[in-house]
Amino acid sequence: MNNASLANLLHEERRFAPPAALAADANVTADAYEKADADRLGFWAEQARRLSWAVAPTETLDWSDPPFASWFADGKLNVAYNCVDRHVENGLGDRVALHFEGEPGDSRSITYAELQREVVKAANALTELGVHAGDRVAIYLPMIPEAVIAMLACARLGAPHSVVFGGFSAEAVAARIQDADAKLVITADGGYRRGKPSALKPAIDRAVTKCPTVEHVLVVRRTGGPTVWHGGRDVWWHDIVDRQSETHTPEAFPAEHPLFILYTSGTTGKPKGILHTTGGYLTQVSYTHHAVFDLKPETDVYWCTADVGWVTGHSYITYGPLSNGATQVLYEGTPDTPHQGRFWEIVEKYGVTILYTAPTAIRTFMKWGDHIPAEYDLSSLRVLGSVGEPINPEAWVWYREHIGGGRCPIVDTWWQTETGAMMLSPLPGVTATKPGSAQLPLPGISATVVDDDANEVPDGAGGYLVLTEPWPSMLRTIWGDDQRYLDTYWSRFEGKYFAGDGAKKDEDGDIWLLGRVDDVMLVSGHNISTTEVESALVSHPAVAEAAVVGANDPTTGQAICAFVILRGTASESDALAEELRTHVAGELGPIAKPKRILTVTALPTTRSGKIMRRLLRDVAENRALGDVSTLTDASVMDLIQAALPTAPDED
Ligand code: 6R9
Repeated sequence: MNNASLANLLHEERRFAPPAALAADANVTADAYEKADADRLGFWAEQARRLSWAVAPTETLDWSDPPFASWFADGKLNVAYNCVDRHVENGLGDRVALHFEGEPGDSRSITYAELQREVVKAANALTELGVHAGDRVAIYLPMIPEAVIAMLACARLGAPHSVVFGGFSAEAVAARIQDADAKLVITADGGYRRGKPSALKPAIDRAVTKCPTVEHVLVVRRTGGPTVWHGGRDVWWHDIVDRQSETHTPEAFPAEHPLFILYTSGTTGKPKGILHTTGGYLTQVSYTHHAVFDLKPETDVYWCTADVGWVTGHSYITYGPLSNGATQVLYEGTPDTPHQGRFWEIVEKYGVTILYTAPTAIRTFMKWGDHIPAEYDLSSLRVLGSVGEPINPEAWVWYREHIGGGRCPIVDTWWQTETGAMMLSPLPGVTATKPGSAQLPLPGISATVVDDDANEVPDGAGGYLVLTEPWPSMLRTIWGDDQRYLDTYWSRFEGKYFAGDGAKKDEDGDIWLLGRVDDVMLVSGHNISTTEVESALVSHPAVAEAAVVGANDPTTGQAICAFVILRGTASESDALAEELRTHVAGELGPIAKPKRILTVTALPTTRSGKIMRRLLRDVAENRALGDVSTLTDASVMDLIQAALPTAPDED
């Protein structure tokens, strides 16, 4: 980022107090901050007691060999027991754990008692297939109940899982299976995507030819499509799981036993296997799910729209909600199949009270138009969450008005695969929220914004987001590569975890995320955040979504190039492009005025909904495209390139 610190250009005046009724009955109140400030480790030890331990920990944190942490190291517990069995033992067996909604419209509700039977039988089946504690299992499934069941069965046996997103290619799966030396792969014949069955097993068949450690492939029948079979290696889930015993005694594992590996692609090099362990991880996902969503498990219906192949699905579909005994919706498909009101139809059908989704989805709903959610009864909703990218203030306000009916608090939760659980977020019963800001570290979390020399920046200034104290759900290392763990996260600022994100503190000391520092633009000596320019563009009524990049420029170093998607009613013209440039200059100052504005119909996003600005930079600089393998839809890049003028505009 050079030495100039990141500019603070965007100013937001709107504030929304927590609803009085929610605040009066909130799970977590303002005193949690005071308690955690007074005794951070005591605070986390108390949260750990929300779980059921076979052996209660007497130690909290061992930080004698930083940055290698041990949390609750002398405690023992079983994660699946905590997420399933204990609720059944507490008399909650008839409570629905999962309302599964398949894309073709099939649905199935699974109670905690049923979930327990399924997890137990799956664990017994894995044992029959030779899986022991410590063995790695790769999971490559669509969003079906078996994905959650398979994760819990692995956790029950102490066999770390590596969930690979069901859209990744055979090569990507093979690299992940090889890196973890997985012994078993759990997949399905296929899943449903945009109204059509889409096969999954062929990718595993190709991948496994390069993975000698894989002994068996366990296959869930989802679509019933034709499936090539490798006798001796392949086993149908229903053949082996259905005939298993319904009893299984969960073994308690030490708190630092590995729970899962999840690969993050990063921008370059081989994927990093982020390692999470048992006790600290479950403590923090469980606490944050309870605190940030104010979950009332007796009455709430919770829905996280993420895929289980992403960390949000691990922490806020499988482990956090189930550890809290939540009732939740699990949806297989896309938001526009078979129609653009599908999400709202599901909210209405199940009476969803808490919705957790990504800014990219919210901006897409804005683009489709206000009239679509207006056709459904969304009055059950009471808390809305956002995760994955900075949420532009205008998208936040749209979410609040058009989905939340102006009454639901929005929690903008900042965290990463590496942090395992939420780190920065408002609390819905405490915080007066500000559109676009994740605001402040959760109780027990220490974060700040520093400059290049690791000095904390004053209020009103920008820099780098760092975490200054270890936290229970932190990654423990990169699988098989401690040195890379040190180099990637702990070497930029001594003694601090560097998250890779730019951030600023506003005049009140609240934190705003400004995008990945790799994407920051350097224009005439000023570091300008992609997020702020994008937010300024989205604040214009004609714009639904925007992505900006810095493209090489002979005079200014980099020039701001903006790709915009217009709202349903707006149409492209030179006059509009000029109006948008002027609008940004008015909002943020002339330094942030985009040099080029290009109208597109779609933006390249990853499977977890993040805009891939690196590819847009390739387009803006007329280069061949880099790696597109993690894109949701690679044909988007063809559309963008086809829509571009052959030579850059000169102005
Ligand atoms: C949970 C998840 C992590 C990166 C992170 C940041 C971005 C996530 C955000 C956010 C601004 C938020 N990010 N949540 N930026 N505000 N509320 O997304 O994990 O896939 O590992 O991505 O996502 O850039 O560093 P992961």
